Amino acid sequence: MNAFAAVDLGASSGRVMSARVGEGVLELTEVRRFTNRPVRAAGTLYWDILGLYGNVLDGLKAAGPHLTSVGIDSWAVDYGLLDRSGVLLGNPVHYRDARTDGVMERVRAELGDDHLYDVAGLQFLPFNTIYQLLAARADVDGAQTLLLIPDLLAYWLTGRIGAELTNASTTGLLDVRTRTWSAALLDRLGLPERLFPELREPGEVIGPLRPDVAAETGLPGDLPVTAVASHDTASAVAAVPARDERFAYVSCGTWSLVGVELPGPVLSEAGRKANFTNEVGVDGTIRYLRNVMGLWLLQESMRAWGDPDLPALLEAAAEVPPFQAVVNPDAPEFLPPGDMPARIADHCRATGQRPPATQAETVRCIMDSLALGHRAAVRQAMELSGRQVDVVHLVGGGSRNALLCQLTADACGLPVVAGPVEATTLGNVLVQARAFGVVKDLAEMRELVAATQPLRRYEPAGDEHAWAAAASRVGLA
Ligand code: ADP
Ligand code: LRH
Repeated sequence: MNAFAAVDLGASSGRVMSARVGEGVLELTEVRRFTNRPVRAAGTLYWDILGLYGNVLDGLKAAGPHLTSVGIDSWAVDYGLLDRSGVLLGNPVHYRDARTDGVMERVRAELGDDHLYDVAGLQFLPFNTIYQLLAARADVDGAQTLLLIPDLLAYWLTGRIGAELTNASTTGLLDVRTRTWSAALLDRLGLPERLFPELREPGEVIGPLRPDVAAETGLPGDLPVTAVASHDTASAVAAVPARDERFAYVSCGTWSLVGVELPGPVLSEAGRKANFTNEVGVDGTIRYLRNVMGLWLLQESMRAWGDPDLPALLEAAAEVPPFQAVVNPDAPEFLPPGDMPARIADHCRATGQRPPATQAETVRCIMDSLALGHRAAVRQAMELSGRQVDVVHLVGGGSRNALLCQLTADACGLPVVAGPVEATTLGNVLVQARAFGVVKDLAEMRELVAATQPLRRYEPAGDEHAWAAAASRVGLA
């Protein structure tokens, strides 16, 4: 039986897990879990990258020593810059920082949406790496190498530099047809090619641990770090327990990533206008999806309320009548950190609705609104791609939220299969397991997840007229 360690850093928490994988066996053991708390200093919002790395080292120490390999995934788009001698220049900035305000609009006006989309096939999000780099052009001038977060951690563990493909596809600078950095786009933007390392495929061995890392963690010096689908969403979708291609997914954590899996990109004008993205997955697959604001709305509300008991609050929200107030979850004012209940109330007032009066009503508003966001994105993904869908797989922390799972089934008019909670970690482990010959292909990876992980099915029981009316109230029809 092989044992793999997976490091999975989500926007709200990180974990190091060890996994046993063999024929009919896929067992995760959590060795370390830690919160991922952004820090604001002198007005800039940062990730606590060294705190995260310290937790990774402690987690790996606890996971060892009998491991076959280690893999790392994290949230997308963010990066660290290295100087010529490989030293980190400045602390990585959080994608929700305000430094990108107005940058995307400027670049879109200058280069044209059709050009940007035709190259990268990426949805227009203000924090895509391309816009962050242009917001921080002065930093770029002094830098030698850009590493996305999992590549930065892998560099610290191994000393090897490279750019893993699935995450590179979230930068806005990768040509989605050729799957290489777009030299033409870099040139047009005046971004130096030297910054962008050679690309690596999921499953490629990055290298063994640095001797000092091996000594510090007590792990064997020849333990390989393997590139996985290092974009967390790519790992999560790799572990969706789908039996055939007729599925949609909601990778539901801080964000809801909602779409279908396709054999190649769809670069249509209709898709561009609907802001659908073409992110690279394992084995040449494309995640054709749109970001929905996700449980961020709930996380920030909980923070404003001093973190009350979540299961109790969700139970209370389930008793609140539906659709009293609904918002478009993707309204731009919900993106930055802040007083989310107040913003939701303001949004309700501005759209002529009575704002939620209690915490339970606010949570109900968030759940109804997220379900409306899931419905719109599932429907559009089907229409724009032509893919037929029989089931929605909802994976990630949100699959523990029974209210949201049921509302999503009702809103979509499709069964929802909820779980696994730790889909991202499982995808990370399975890509490693495949690299070491333990599983064969994507279909076998998904079969193993379906056969071993607890899943729960929700049948749709909604009133389609009521959902359609609520959707049109928030412009998501
Ligand atoms: P990320 O990877 O973006 O950090 P996760 O996939 O870990 O996010 O999901 C975190 C979310 O899962 C939390 O914000 C919370 O809303 C939800 N969650 C976690 N535990 C529970 C629970 N017991 N009941 C309902 N929802 C939960
Ligand atoms: C989810 C995620 C998502 C990106 C966002 C920045 O964690 O990787 O796929 O859009 O973070």
